[in-house]
Amino acid sequence: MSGLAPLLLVASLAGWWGWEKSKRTTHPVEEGYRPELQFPFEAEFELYHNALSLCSMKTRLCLAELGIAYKSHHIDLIETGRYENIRPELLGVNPAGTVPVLLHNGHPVYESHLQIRYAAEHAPVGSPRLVPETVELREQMNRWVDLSSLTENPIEHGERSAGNTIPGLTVPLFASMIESIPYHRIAEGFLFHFDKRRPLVFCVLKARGLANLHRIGPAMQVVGHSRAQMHGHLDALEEQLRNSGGPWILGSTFSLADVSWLVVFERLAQADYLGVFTGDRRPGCSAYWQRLRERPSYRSAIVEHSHPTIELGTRRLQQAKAADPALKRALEEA
Ligand SMILES: N[C@@H](CCC(=O)N[C@@H](CS)C(=O)NCC(=O)O)C(=O)O
Repeated sequence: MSGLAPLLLVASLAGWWGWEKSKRTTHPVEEGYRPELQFPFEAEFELYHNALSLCSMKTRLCLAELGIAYKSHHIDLIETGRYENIRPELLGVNPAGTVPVLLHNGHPVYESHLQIRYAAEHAPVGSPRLVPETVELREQMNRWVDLSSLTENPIEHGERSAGNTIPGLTVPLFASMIESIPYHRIAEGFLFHFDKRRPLVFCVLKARGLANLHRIGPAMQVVGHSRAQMHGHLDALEEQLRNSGGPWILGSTFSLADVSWLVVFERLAQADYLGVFTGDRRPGCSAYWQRLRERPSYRSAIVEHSHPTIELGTRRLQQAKAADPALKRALEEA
């Protein structure tokens, strides 16, 4: 009998894992508006999003700019506490297990750069126009939206867009935030997350601690590459702001391009990188960021969605850099 107990335990655990796994299976989804899919809904617009996620911030900000009210579903990612993105509530509307997901009358729109375009086209009459009238300006806008977007395999393609450098530049903030998340929550990812590198990276960051981040070679390599690439993207933005005459990317017209870049600057602020990329080095970008923060949408879509784990993460990161010049140098210059 006693020999049977361990076997029964293993069989039960395997059964539980198989059952759970079957409810959490993920697969890629086709991007864009999907009128053939219909999910239960209560409000015309509903948004599944996360406080930290760059793409979620972008869609929230766009809806705020357009004055579109929506029912909010906050979904935690492991960085903000737990893997709610691989639980049935989100998988029911996005089998890919990622945020944001915009629902319009129950039909999903996948990918934030397409959600903002969709929202701009379907905003109520009288909403501000975030897409310019002329073909030439529209093409420019699209180019600047793409230049700020997060696309496939971002870490490998930082040269393509500023958005793709964001995960690398967020590594120090991740290392700081993950100190608040218990190991058992992170480890759940080994069992059920679609990308096992995620729990692995977070476990390593947590085990080594923020104070030792500059001693983790591969992490520092990613940060260094992303930083160099972001310098290139912001030089281009500085030039564009000069050439367009400002105050916005396309000149006098505030557009989806500005929506999309605002969140890039917000992440640089959260990850304590503004000092490296703005200031005297890029006065145009600095003034632009100041103007963006003065927009009412910044308050309602970003400030009012701030999350204690992010705020604590930023503070800890600032303190760690102040306490150790070698860490600061490695993250900002080396
Ligand atoms: N390209 C997609 C990115 C979607 C995406 O990867 N979202 C991240 C947050 S920014 C996510 O949900 N990650 C969940 C996870 O990896 O656990 C978009 O723009 O919507």
